[in-house]
Amino acid sequence: MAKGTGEDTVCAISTPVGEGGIGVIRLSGGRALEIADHFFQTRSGRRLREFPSHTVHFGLVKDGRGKVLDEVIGVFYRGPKSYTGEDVVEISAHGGMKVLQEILQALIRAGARQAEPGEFTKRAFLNGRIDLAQAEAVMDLIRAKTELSREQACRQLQGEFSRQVRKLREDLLKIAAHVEAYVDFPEDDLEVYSQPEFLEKLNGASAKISAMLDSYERGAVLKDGVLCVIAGRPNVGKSSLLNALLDRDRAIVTDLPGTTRDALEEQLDIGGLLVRIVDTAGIRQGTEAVEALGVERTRRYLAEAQLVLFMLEAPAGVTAEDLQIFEEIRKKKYILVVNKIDLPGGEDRADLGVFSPEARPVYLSVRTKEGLKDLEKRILETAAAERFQSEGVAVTRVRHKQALEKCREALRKAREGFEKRLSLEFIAFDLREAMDRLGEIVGEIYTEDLLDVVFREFCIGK
Ligand SMILES: Nc1nc2c(ncn2[C@@H]2O[C@H](COP(=O)(O)OP(=O)(O)OP(=O)(O)O)[C@@H](O)[C@H]2O)c(=O)[nH]1
Ligand SMILES: [Mg+2]
Repeated sequence: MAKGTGEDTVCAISTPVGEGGIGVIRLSGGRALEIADHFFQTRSGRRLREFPSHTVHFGLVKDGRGKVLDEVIGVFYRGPKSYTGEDVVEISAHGGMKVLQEILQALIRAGARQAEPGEFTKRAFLNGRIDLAQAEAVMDLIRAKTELSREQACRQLQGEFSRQVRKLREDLLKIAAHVEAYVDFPEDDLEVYSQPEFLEKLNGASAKISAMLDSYERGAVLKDGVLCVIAGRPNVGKSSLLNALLDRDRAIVTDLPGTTRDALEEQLDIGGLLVRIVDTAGIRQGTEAVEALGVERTRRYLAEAQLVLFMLEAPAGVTAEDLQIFEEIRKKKYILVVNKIDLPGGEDRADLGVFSPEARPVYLSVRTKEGLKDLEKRILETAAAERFQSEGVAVTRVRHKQALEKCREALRKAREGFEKRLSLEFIAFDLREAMDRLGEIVGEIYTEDLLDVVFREFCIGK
C-alpha cells in the first residue's frame, strides 16, 4: 500500500452540484475495494476485487438494506496506478443530486469518510504521483477560462515548470556538494576560493532564477487575466463599449450623463487572454453624493488597473475635462479610445494634438461597431499577450515567485560570503537555504501549513 493511505478511505461526489447525464463518485484508500464490494453488485455477482485492475463493470448500487439506489458503471484502479496512488473506485451514476447523495451516504455508512477539499489531489501528492506545483496546476486547469490560461496550466500539470525548478536545484546541489566536501577538509579551503568557476556557477544559477522571476508578470496575466478599466467623462459611451465587447446588454445606457453610478466588472476572452473589464462611473466634479461615491470607486479601480481604456468622444474633441482626467491616467498603461465617429463632426476625428504621437488612438463607433475589432487587437497587443503564446512555461503563482525570490537572496548571500572569503560553512548554509526554497515549490520540502495553504483553494471531490 502506498504511504500515507492507511485504512482511511475517503469518498466524495467529484462532479459539480446539479443535474447531469452522469455524476461521478470517487472512493480512494486502503479499504476502497472492500467498501465498494459492500454496496456495488456487478452483474455477474462477482466481487470487484476478483477482477483485474483498470476494468469497467456494469452493476447496481444498493444501500445497506439491499434497496437498489441506481444502475451504475464502476471502474476500479488498484494502487499505485491510480490518480491518488491508492486503490480507487469510481462510480459513474446518473447525475442527479439525490441519487449521488444517497450513494455517498451508503459509502459513508460502509466505513468511508467524506473527503476534504482537494484531498484526492493531496493524496496524489503525498503518494508521489505528482509534485506540489503539478497539484496546483490541477486547480488552475479546472479554473482556466481562456485558451492561454488552460495551456499554461496544462504545461505546468505535465511537469514543465517542475522540471525547470528541479534542474536548478540539481545545479545548486552540485555546487553545495563541492563546498561541503571542502568543509569536511578545511585545510583545502583556499582551493575553493581560487576556483573562478564557482562564482560563475553561482552567477549562472542566479541568472536563471531572475529569468524565471521575469516571467511572473506574464504568468500572472495568463492565469488571472488583465484588469482593464474603461474610464472617461460622463456620456462618452463607456457602458455602451462594455456591452459591445460582451455582446449583451449588461450595463444601463442612457443619453443622460452620470448614468453609471457603480463600477461593474465582467470577464472577457479576447484572443485567449482573460480580460477583467470594468465599466466605471464617468469622472466629473461637483456632483451629488451617490455619483461622487461612484467616481471615488472609479478612482480606486484606476489605481489597480493594469490597462486603462481612456475614452473620448469624437464630435466633442478633447475638452478641458478630458485633459484633467488624463492627468490621472497618464502614468498607467492606457489606450486612447475615440468613440462616436459615426456622428456628424465625428468623421473629422477629434484633434488629438495634445497627446503624444505614440498614443496611436483607436477610433471607433460603438453604435456601428466600426473599429471594435481594432480595439480588441490593440488590447491584446498592449497586454503583450500575443508573444505569450510562443513562450514557454511561466511563473504563475505568488507562492512560487516568493520562493524564487528567497532562493535568489540566499544565492546572493552565498556569493557575498564567497567574495568576503567567509568560512565555507556559511556558504554551504546559504546554498542549502537556496535549495530548500526551490524544494518548497515542487514540494520536496513541505510543512502541513504549506499543504493547507495549497489545498485550501480546492473544492470537495478534486
Ligand atoms: N452616435 C453614437 N452614440 C453613442 C455611441 N456610443 C454610445 N452612444 C450613446 O451615448 C450615450 C451615452 O452612452 P453611455 O454608454 O451610457 O455612456 P457612459 O460613458 O457610460 O456614460 P456615464 O455612465 O454617464 O458615464 C447613449 O445615448 C449612447 O447610446 C456611438 O458610437 N455613436
Ligand atoms: Mg455608463
